[in-house]
Amino acid sequence: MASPYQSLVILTGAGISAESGLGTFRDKDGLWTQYDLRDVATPEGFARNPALVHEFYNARRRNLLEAAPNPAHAALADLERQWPRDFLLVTQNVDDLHERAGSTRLLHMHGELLKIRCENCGDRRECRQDIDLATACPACGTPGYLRPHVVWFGEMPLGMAQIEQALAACDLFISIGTSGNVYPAAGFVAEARRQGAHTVELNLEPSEGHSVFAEKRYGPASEIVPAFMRALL
Ligand code: BJW
Repeated sequence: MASPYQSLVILTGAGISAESGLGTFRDKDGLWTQYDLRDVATPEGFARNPALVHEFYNARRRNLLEAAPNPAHAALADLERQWPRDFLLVTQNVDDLHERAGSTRLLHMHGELLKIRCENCGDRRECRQDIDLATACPACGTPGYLRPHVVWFGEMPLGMAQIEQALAACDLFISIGTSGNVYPAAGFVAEARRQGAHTVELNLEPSEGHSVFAEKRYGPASEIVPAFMRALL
């Protein structure tokens, strides 16, 4: 292998799944132009109108079940298979397209759309069906306490200790398909750079934090990600 890098962290966002037919959040026809994020992506919104939040996630779950990974997901899974050293793929996405493409060293920092959890008994399990207020928890039998296993604004992202450790050790950080609007993920590039890592942005267009990256490539993920990963190996 020709790559001089020892320890790789890759961060992905909604842009990597856009060409699989999953909506992004902040593009011109993105989810946050159709829904107010305070209604559907905060604990307060869920407390106010849980039926609306279930409807929002039911529609996205159905959409995900019809989607398939694209060449960008496949390129990352291939890279992982051929990368003998430290590797962590951190995704902000709640879809399972990285897993379906074959990625395994993967962390879902904003949760998983195909999982639900019960706020009554703490049970967490896979879910591929619609849920609503009348759905009883399969573990404790109580209706009205199920919620999507996702991280909303104001909640703590998952796996932060592992991510911090990987960022502190990495010498290459690659960000793919994210607008750089949401923290703490938007701050990872600065953290990696402080540690002396080479930083790369692969996106359709320059993100909020584009000036922090040392290297940038712009275009559709299905084209630029496979090309970049081929060159890296
Ligand atoms: C393509 C493409 C193609 C399109 N090819 N590219 C300062 C510091 C720390 C925190 C804060 C802070 N200020 C405010 C906060 C709090 C808040 C926050 O960041 N708010 C901002 C609005 C300012 N953050 C939080 O509350 C987080 N928790 C937290 O901070 O806890 C405390 C803490 C502090 C410090 C350390 C540790 C913890 C939680 C955030 C939860 C975000 N949740 C959501 C919903 C998840 C469930 C769901 O999916 O419904 O996560 S919001 C939404 O945004 C979703 C995404 O994962 C996330 C990021 O979006 P992403 O992926 O970047 O998508 P887009 O649409 O924005 O961008 C897509 C990009 O793709 C674009 O650039 C396109 O150009 C590109 N693109 N087609 C290539 N074909």
